[in-house]
Amino acid sequence: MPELNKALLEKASKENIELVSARYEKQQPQCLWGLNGTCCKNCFQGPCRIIPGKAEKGICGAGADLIVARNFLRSVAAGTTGHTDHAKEIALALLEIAEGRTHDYGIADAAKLKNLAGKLGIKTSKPAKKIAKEVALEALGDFRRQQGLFLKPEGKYLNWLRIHATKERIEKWKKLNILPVNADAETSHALNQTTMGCDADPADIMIDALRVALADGYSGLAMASDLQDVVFGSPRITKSTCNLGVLDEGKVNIIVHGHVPLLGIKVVEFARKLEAQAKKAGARGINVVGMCCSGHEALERQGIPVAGHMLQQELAIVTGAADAIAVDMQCIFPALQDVAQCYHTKLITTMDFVKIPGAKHIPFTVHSANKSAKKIVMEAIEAYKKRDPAKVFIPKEKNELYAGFGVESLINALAKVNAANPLKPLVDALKSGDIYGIAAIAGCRNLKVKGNFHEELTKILLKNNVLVIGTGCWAHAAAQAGLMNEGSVKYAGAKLRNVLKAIGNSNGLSTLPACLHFGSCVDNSRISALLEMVSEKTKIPIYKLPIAGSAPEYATEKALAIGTFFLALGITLHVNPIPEVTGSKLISKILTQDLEKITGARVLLAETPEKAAGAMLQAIRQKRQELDWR
Ligand code: BF8
Ligand code: SF4
Repeated sequence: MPELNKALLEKASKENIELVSARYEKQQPQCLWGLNGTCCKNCFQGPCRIIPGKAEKGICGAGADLIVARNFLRSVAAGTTGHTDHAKEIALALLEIAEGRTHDYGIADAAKLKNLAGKLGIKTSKPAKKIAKEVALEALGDFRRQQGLFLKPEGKYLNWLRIHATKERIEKWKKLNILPVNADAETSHALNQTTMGCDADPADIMIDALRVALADGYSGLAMASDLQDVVFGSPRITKSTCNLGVLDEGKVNIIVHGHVPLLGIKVVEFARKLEAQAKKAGARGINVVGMCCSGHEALERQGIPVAGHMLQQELAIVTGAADAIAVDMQCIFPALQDVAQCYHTKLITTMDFVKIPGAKHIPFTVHSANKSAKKIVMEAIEAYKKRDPAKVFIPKEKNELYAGFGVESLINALAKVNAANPLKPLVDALKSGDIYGIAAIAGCRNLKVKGNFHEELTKILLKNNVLVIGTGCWAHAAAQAGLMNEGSVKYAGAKLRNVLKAIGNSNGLSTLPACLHFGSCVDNSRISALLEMVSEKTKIPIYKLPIAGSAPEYATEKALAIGTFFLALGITLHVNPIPEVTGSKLISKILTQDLEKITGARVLLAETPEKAAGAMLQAIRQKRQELDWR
């Protein structure tokens, strides 16, 4: 079980507050059919469970392989909707901005807008808003382009895949017949495909999971990151602080939690504007901090401190110093209100489809953003007046971190080393072995895993001169463990340390941090973009490069979708906990072996950080040998 803030856990226990770990214990032992993936609830003759030797088939005749494959595809599709819905919100917002129907948001990065427009084939010699309209329509095209089961439009596929993927991958995916046409259609089609009496071919279903995952990767992750950069600005390398110690006893504390920065960035803006109101209420000011991916979005663009990962959300309230938590969507525990009602904390929901009984609902749209953000901040100030000082305990855990890495910011930093050819220092270091390989670590925190998997795995890889880049709750964990500040280079092997120092020195820093914070979970697109760039530059397909991924504590369906996207890209991926596929030998074999012949990547299973690092290093070593990079 990952370690959490100990003193706060004790406080919660003294105050008789039930937290996630207690609920986890009460769920033990967890259902074996659920864990091995052989429970089917896809029709109401069921639920059916596969019992080897007794009931090898469900009532309709579906066997273990089919049930496992269908469940897998359904989870990937559900996870994908999280990201495609997110991307669509930003595309729609951009259209409202472009057409002047909202003035609450603008265009913060016109250069990125032009760059995207150029890739999409849009003329850029016109005013930014006109370009923005066309870019938004091209983005929305990825949700509108129609295809039928009997009508496949020749050669049409997602715009966002077309502008990002490497030629090698597009050819590969075309041959596999998995180029997605419409991001929404892919996910709804997956539900039809897996309902009772449709696709009965488990291998076919697994290949189709790759198609859905490509919709996730491009018209979910990449589109969300791209358009958010346009509206809110691209990330810059920035220094900030992390962990629950970022809450400030003397200030009104507002936590922004969820995923879509439309909310968080506005709350930051209005907190600045309403400082005087907070002072009138007796506070020293307003302190906005982020939770989960909303935190990363505000951190990478504005240097806002990040309070914590998914498993720390309730603990933030236990501090007694959280005056308001404003949430949008995803990874928001329904338990937040149960904990909030024990304190003065105001839980504020903002989206029509994310409501929590007992919480205050302040609808937040792109048209009402300013008004709603102001209301949220005023609610927090009102709540602050009711704060009980006797209940306040802010833990001392707080660490410095550098964040804001991504293709643009990294290229800028590398350009200080080699202005004419910025990627060259990185590629040279990879070839020479100064950087032995690149590890991309992503995903959640999960109580099911033993110990601090994220931190331990990262440290072993660093020691072996592997450059670690990552996102999401891994980034919270790594930063809290001191793996993202300047002192963190001590964890890097000597060769990697020299590279990090050289790049850091050229940028006025003593060093780059040991591992690079690549942002929120949609920002996994920044990782794929970097790898795509290295692949294009070296003319070596991603699956042949010394790269390995890991989702060592994944918990959500979204993480499964991202993992499957990495596999489609050709990134061999360690996952933990063991996926819910063990009830089918066929599906387990497809993921851990056969997939390598299909996309060039496979799943690595390992339940300890040592074993995971060993498997990832072995995968990297093999690629180096095949490339003759010793
Ligand atoms: O999208 S890593 S627990 S916060 S799902 Fe959620 Fe997992 Fe954290 Fe952000 Ni990502
Ligand atoms: Fe059972 Fe088949 Fe219905 Fe699933 S789809 S619940 S296996 S009858």
